[in-house]
Amino acid sequence: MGLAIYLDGRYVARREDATVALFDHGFLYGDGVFEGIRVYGGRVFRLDDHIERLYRSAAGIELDVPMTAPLLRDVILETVRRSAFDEAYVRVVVSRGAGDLGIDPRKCARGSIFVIADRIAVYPKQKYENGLRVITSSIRRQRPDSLNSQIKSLNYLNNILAKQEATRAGADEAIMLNDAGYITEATADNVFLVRSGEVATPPVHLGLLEGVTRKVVLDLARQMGLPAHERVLVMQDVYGADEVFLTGTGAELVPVVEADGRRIGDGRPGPIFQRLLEAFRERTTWDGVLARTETSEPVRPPKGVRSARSKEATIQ
Ligand code: PXG
Repeated sequence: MGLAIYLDGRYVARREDATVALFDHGFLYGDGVFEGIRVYGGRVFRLDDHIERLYRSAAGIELDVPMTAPLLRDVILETVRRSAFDEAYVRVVVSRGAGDLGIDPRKCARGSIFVIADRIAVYPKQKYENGLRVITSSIRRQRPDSLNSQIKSLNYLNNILAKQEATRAGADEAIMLNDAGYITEATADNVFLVRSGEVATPPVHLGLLEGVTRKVVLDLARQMGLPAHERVLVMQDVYGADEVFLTGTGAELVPVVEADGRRIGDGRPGPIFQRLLEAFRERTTWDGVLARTETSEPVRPPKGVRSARSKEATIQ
């Protein structure tokens, strides 16, 4: 098996035994929040960013996480340790807990927490090499004043409908617009484009999730000396871009080579995408919380020491 599961106070060895209550409002109504986190070489990438976002999401729906953030952090690290994986995907879920058949969350006595450390593959390998084909979804991202996209809730139907539309159209992904027609994000990833050497991604206030990977990529681009800005974008900007790519914890960085049947750039993953991907991969080799030793400080490799070797050069 290799996976590890924490469920409301205990570690459950077998997948079949990891069950939640039928009356949990997370299941009945999608009432809950979650995070997806990557582990690279035993290092939990951006753990604290994810924990912060989880608690912010929970606060957004007035859900009391029945555990302090430092304790949950320990539970996540312990779950990773108990899994057999050095390369893993961690799903952290806080649901409203069991209540009655009405939606009123006051009937739910206590939230439920579970953490799963397992493997994930979002797109086939070939898509990373050749790029994705995307469509514009007819499903609009919900308005931030109805369900704020910054709340990473258990209710993903808005995104799922868009994903289904992409699949029906024979595409890999869908780009979702807000009600004003501006690009927000893809169904589980943020959108980036490159135009004349400038990296751009839509601003969060348009109604999108502030991705952890999005922030890493913006930082990396700036560190490389590339101008990188949040910009209001429309699909015309995508069609005319030199390069387009998506970012997300699950997908990481994945190139887009076609949108609504139009070829982007020369129809191949672009050079700036490649450089950012390389920089991202390098970063994951040293930036993260090492689950085995609980070393929480990111340790930079000494100057001149690169990627894979940085493991020996930093934490033992
Ligand atoms: N937008 C949305 C709507 C998302 O759900 C992102 C952007 C990217 O954010 P991060 O922080 O991961 O860079 C997400 C990511 C998965 C998966 O398995 C990921 C998400 C949701 C569901 C599944 O990759 N969220």
